[in-house]
Amino acid sequence: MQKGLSIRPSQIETMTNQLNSYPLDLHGFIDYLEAEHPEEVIRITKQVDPKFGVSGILHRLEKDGQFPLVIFENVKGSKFPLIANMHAKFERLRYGIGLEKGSISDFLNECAQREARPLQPIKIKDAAPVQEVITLGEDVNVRKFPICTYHEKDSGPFITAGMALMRDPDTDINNIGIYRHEVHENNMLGVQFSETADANVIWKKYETRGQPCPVAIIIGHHPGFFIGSLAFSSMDTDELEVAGAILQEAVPTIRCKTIPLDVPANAEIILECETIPGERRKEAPFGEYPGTYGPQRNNPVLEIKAITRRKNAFYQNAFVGHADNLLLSGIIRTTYIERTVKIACPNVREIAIPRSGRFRFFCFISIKKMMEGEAKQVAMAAFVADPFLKFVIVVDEDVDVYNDTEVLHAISVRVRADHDIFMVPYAKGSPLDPASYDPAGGSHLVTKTGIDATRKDNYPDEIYVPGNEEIDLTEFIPGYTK
Ligand SMILES: Cc1cc2nc3c(=O)[nH]c(=O)nc-3n(C[C@H](O)[C@H](O)[C@H](O)COP(=O)(O)O)c2cc1C
Ligand SMILES: [Mn+2]
Repeated sequence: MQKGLSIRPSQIETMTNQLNSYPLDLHGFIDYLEAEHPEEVIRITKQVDPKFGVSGILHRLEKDGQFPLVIFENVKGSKFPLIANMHAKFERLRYGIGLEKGSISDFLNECAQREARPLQPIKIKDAAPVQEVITLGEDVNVRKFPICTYHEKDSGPFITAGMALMRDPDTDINNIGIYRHEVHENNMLGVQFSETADANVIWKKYETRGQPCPVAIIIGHHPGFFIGSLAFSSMDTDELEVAGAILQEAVPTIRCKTIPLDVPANAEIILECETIPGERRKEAPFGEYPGTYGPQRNNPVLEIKAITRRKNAFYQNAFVGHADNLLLSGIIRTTYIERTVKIACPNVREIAIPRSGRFRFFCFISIKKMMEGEAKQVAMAAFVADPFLKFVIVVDEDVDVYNDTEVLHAISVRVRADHDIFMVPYAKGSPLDPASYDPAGGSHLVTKTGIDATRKDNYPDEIYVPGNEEIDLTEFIPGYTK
């Protein structure tokens, strides 16, 4: 983690931080929401089918523009309550870092400040809530949880909000990310470690040594933990430390029962797993974040050695391809991009990863340009920071990067394609990109496009009406209001 970076002054110092008023786990967060923001939570007690029933309700709510946290208390075939849609709304992400108020920009500034101060986890020896109930060996059956099937052509039920913790065998640094897990058998899972993920690199290190890769899948936690552990960072960053930084409290960890990993003691459920070296199974199709099905590939297999959990564990999922998934790993990426882009250009103003690019493919960056050529450097730096990006559009500082129309306006009038656009074909991107070189085969090779949409040296004067600011319209139009 890069220290001492310059960050815009926080505008939220005066705002209250709620994180120190309740236990920082999923139970604590839901209790806090139901007490302080009851309109954010819906409880459904009627029985719902895990196959298309849960996703059907979430999709209908989304169509109505409603993004509440939904607690499904009675999912057919399971005694565990299902927590769904946690990250589908920006306000809940903001509550997740303890802020009652603030814009996206305030939220990101606060995240950047906290990320710069990583907090080491604290190892505890016993009494971990997540090990209240332990199931080993033959008794392991992951199907006891309310694992859902979401879209028509999905190949089966998938665990969609499992945060897989792995350790780099060369450095012992913890890495965490969400990777989908298809349920193959009671104790066997598929996994897609996309080429965009550090997890892919770590898994391959074990694979080339012919060794099983230990993977602890963390299910159910506070949204601040998700935000921290999913933050984009280099592989020398310990993502348990970033989770602690975002929560402003060191994460307590407990040793797993069957694999050499330390996991958050206050999670809801842990699946202790190992990959089977060399083994592959057909995994997917699965409805993915671009809004298309991710294709079937021969993907690695995980054997579940043990399940540990709280007595009253919540199971948590994510609705992939919808707001819940898109916002969570989209919004928080800009802090890392900003750090890298600042190396290329000191005068970066704002960075947005907009909804219109499914919070992955587009990046809009405003700069105070000091010289020609700088905008292209900025675009190249953004591509270095984030492998998901396909289009980086750089604009002048007066353009609002949170407003798609303003960015498109800048492109339409300030870009001469042959000299302001560059393309890098055959570069590393997401294997789920529907416009990759081979979408049916899950190719991760894509074309990247950088666009300099700043005003150039020869840009004509822009139209202006002198003196308009001084006019008081009520003098001319009685009763006028804006
Ligand atoms: C709900 C959700 C599902 C995701 N599913 C996958 C997945 O199946 N495979 C994958 O590689 N990344 C997936 N991601 C993205 C990664 O979790 C994210 O890029 C993460 O930062 C990767 O961490 P890493 O680079 O440290 O491995 C998902 C993200 C979310 C929010
Ligand atoms: Mn990582």
